[in-house]
Amino acid sequence: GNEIPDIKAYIEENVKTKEKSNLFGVAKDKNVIFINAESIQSFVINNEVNGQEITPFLNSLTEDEDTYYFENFYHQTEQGKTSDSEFIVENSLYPLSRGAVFFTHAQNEYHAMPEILKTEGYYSSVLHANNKSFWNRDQMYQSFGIDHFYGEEAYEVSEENSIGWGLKDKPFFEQSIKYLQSMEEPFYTKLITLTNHFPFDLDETDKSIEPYDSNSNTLNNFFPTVRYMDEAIEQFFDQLKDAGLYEDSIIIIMGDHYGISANHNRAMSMYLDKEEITPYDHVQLQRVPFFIHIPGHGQGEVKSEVSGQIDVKPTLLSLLGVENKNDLHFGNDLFSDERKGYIALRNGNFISDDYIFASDTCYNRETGEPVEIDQKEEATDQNVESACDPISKRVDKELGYSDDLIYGDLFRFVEFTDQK
Ligand code: GP9
Ligand code: MN
Repeated sequence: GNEIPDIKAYIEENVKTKEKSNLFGVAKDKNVIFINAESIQSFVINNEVNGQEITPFLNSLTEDEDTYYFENFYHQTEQGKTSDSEFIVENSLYPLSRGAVFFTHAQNEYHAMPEILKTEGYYSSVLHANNKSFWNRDQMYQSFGIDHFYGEEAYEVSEENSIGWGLKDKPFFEQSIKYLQSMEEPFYTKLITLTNHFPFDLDETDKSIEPYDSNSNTLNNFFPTVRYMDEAIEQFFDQLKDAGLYEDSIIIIMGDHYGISANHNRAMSMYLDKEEITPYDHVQLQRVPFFIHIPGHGQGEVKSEVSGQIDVKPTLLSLLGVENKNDLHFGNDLFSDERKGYIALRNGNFISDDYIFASDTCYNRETGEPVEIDQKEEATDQNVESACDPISKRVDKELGYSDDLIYGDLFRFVEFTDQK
């Protein structure tokens, strides 16, 4: 545990915000209903395919007065895909650069959100119609302090109501309502969708929009399954209202990771009407939707700040009025004015207010043009740094510290006393 003082000092100095945000405690004691939306990327929001809206419901949320929509929110996952997104959200730590931390470090001690919320009287659960050992969830959820996992066996799954990976999203949400109704309040619950998963299979009867037409069937079929998920989420909102669960809850919707990999860049460039997908474009395609819906709030807006999955834990805890002062984490409360100002991707690339660093190139975030090194500086200093270097150094340091915490199982040595 020798590294802990250094890590603590770094986080105090560089990560933590000193002031509470204006929204601290606005959702105190509300239920949290967190929708982990499979493979959705931000490029579909407020966009069209074949002249048709792709996500009419989510689009309407971007303009909803009770909803904050973060349009520059990045997924930060690696090989652990969905499980990495869960790991980042619950801990505000980075996933590992290889393998899935859900498999390699499930026995660690963590200071995860479900555990923190338990001290505030919350019951926590995850609902997902898949096998509990997939991604080793049964083990890792215990380490996170999750009270119950409603897996495949909690659902009625038949040939008619399944496709691809299993139970379709509409029956999944429908069947989940009774479990939510039976939970002790306040609860923190996560629902993980499945239909919008590669290879994006969908029954004809569930197709409300036509596929795209390109050389990539993956991209082509992505659009109708995204629309199906959009409809499933819309129905779920109505079901929550009918069940009397809506008013006392806040609803979070987050994309877990990309659905369309760089293997489909040719089709993607055609869809986006670009000559090619540059490393800059590739990073911009790692944006996933993030919505915070607070019924009755009335102050929702579209937020443009650079943000990411690492910020979810501090943001949610702040909304719920939980101080969590001693935590070791790498994200910020997105409603605070003093933020780090950059989002690190696991491979060391980053997005800052001014720059995007990708493929060893420093891009201007606004224009997408590579940033030229200042000529004057170059003349006086042969080792002139690129404009991205100062943040690059912090990113590398941070990723290393996060790795130290995981590899050393360092949360064993940290005491969290001032929870309240
Ligand atoms: C599996 C589901 C999908 O349970 O979460 O996992 P993914 O392949 O997206 O990581
Ligand atoms: Mn996933």
